[in-house]
Amino acid sequence: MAPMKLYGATMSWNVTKCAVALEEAGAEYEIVPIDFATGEHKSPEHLARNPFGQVPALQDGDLYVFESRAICKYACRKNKPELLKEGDLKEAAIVDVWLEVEAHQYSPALTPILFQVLVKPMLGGTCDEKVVEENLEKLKTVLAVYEARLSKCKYLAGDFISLADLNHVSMTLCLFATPHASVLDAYPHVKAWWAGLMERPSVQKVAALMKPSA
Ligand SMILES: N[C@@H](CCC(=O)N[C@@H](CS)C(=O)NCC(=O)O)C(=O)O
Repeated sequence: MAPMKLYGATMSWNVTKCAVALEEAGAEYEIVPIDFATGEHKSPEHLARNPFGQVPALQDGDLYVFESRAICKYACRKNKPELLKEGDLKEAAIVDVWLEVEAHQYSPALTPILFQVLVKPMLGGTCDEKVVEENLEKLKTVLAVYEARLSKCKYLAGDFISLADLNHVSMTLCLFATPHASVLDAYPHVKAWWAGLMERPSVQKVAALMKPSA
C-alpha cells in the first residue's frame, strides 16, 4: 500500500505532533509541504483535505483525516494501538484523560507563548511580553499538576509510554526554541520525563526535521 501523506510544513507544531505519532507507530508516511506564502493551504486541493484551510491533513488511500490529534490517534489505531491502551478500559481512560489535559491545559497555555515569540516576528509583528508573562504563569500552574503526577509514575498515563506523552513533544521542542525553556527547571520530575522522551528515536528524528535547515 502507498505510504500515507502528511500535508504541511515541519515548522508547524501541529504537523510535527503528527509526525511524532507516525514515527513512534512505525507508520509508512511521507511529508508533503504546503506553502503558506503562496496561499496553498487555501487552495481548492487543500480545502478538499482540510475544509478549514489549515495544516495538518493526512491522506491514507481514499481516507482524509484532519485535526492533528485525530491524525495522531488514527496513526496509533492503525499501526500501534498499544499507544492508546485500547484493549484495557481503565488504562485507556487514563490515556484519554492526559490526551485531554494536553489539548485543554498544556496547549492553551503554551500556544500564545510560542505564537508571540516564534510566529509573530516571522509575520513582521513584535512579541507582546505581557501575553508571554501571563501565559507563563498559566503554564506554571499546569506544570505543577504534571510534577505531582510524574512524581507518582514514569509517564503521564502510568508506567508506560502512550500517545498522551507523545502529543506533548512538538510544542515542548518549540518551547526550547524560545528563551523560556527554563520555566521547566522548577519541576524536576517533568524535566526527567522530558529527558526520557528526548532519547526516543522518533523524537530525535522529528526534532531534526524541525530545524530550519532540515
Ligand atoms: N486544531 C487544529 C489547528 C491547526 C492549525 O492551527 N494549523 C495552523 C498551522 S500550526 C494553520 O494551518 N494555520 C493557517 C490558517 O489557519 O489559515 C489541529 O490541531 O490540527
